[in-house]
Amino acid sequence: MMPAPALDNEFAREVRAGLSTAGQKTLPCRYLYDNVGSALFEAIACLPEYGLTRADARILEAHAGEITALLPSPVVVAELGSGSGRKTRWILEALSRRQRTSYYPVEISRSALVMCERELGDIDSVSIVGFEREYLDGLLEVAALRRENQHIMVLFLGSTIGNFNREAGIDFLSALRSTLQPGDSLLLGTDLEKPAAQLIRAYDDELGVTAAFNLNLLARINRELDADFDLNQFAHEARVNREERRVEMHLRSRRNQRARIAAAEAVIDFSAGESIWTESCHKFAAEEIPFLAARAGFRCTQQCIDTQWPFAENLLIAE
Ligand code: AVI
Repeated sequence: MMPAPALDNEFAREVRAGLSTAGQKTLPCRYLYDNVGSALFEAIACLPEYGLTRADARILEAHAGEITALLPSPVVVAELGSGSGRKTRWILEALSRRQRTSYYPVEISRSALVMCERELGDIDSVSIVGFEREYLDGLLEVAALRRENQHIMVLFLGSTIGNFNREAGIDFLSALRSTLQPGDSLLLGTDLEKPAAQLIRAYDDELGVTAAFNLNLLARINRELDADFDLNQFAHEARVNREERRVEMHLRSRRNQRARIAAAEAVIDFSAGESIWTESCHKFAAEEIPFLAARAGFRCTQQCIDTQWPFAENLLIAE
């Protein structure tokens, strides 16, 4: 067989690689978040079935004062994947009561950054400089701006860590740790384990918003890579994998079909029932977080847990 031609477009390259493997087809979940995907995720966060974002916000509202009181002054805040930034208000308001605060949201989605600047721009004593970057690249830039006496507080909320495979999550936290200095902090949101039926409702909601969020990945490939996926011929599926303690999102082909992706110079065949695995959402036990933190070079000093929707906010200090 002729080798596939080289592609300069990273998105095209990753799409072709994920869809041309012999076994399970996959697509990287970070491509779910173009402007449409980011807006759909904001809608998911409002769904009654998806309590994760509200739990995260409730903890921050109730405990921001206590969490920020544990931090040394002065501190600058860098948020990885800020989204709209709505729940970050509690942290910034608590900090701004004691110091002028620089806030650096790091986002791959430009529209999310714009939303975030609009949402938080009115807080007195907080200045916002957004970075449209991958997480670690953005954090490196923030670290380069640090003045000698400043500490960095990194926010990684919303259980985005759960979208990494478990080992890759530790590698990511270790890489994050290596951009920090001892005494810097990481506020890490982690969604906790819950019954399978509740998870299925959360990731396959009645209104079909999560289905649209997932299918938008194929729509995005059609828009940006000149492809011809027939969205009606793929079905959204949320599967609970108990052993791996995660929900998996798939797009299942409803029939035998072929898709052409011009910009990836690829033709992909699907058989009926075959799926593309688009995202994993790992769930955690509260007690495992201090051990995960230690493997990445952090000490877990505080854990706040929401009782309505099991979710933990963990304050980790770089050792
Ligand atoms: C962003 N992330 C934490 C969400 C989650 O729950 O894993 C993404 C999501 N996918 C479907 N619904 C929400």
